Amino acid sequence: MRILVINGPNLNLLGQREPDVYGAVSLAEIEARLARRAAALGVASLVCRQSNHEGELVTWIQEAPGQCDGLILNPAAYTHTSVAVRDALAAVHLPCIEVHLSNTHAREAFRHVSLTAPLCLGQIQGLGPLGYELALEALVNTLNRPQK
Ligand code: CA2
Repeated sequence: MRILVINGPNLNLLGQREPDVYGAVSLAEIEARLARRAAALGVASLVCRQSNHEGELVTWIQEAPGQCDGLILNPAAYTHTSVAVRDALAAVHLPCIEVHLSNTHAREAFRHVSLTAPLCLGQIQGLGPLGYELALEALVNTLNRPQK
């Protein structure tokens, strides 16, 4: 099983700025925790990517079929704005779980809408870095389940 993790804009700053909102854990540490959890779950390949560019996220999603079996996606601010990321998800038909570190529903109204969540199996938010590990577990569970 191959899993691709995609993080969107500004998440490279995790652990360096706004720890009150996003916590003190860096993206590198989140990825290291995910790699350990992936190994424990028997995931053959876990690739983690981050970009500040919308088009790059779109390209990675477009290229995902054939390269991975499932996606974990935190589109960051593009969650609330990007029809392009949403259209890419709709085009690939890959199981995807959306993750947010913060509880977007407890924040500004413009963060309450996700354009991408309707294209995902599910969404985990407000649980900080643990959300990524829970998403991985859910994705592995789903992919291991016999198809109906
Ligand atoms: O809670 C999340 O995971 C978000 O996707 C984070 C996005 C935000 O636009 C979404 O509404 C919710 C922002 C990521 C910014 O990350 C930073 C990390 C450290 C310092 C500054 C920004």
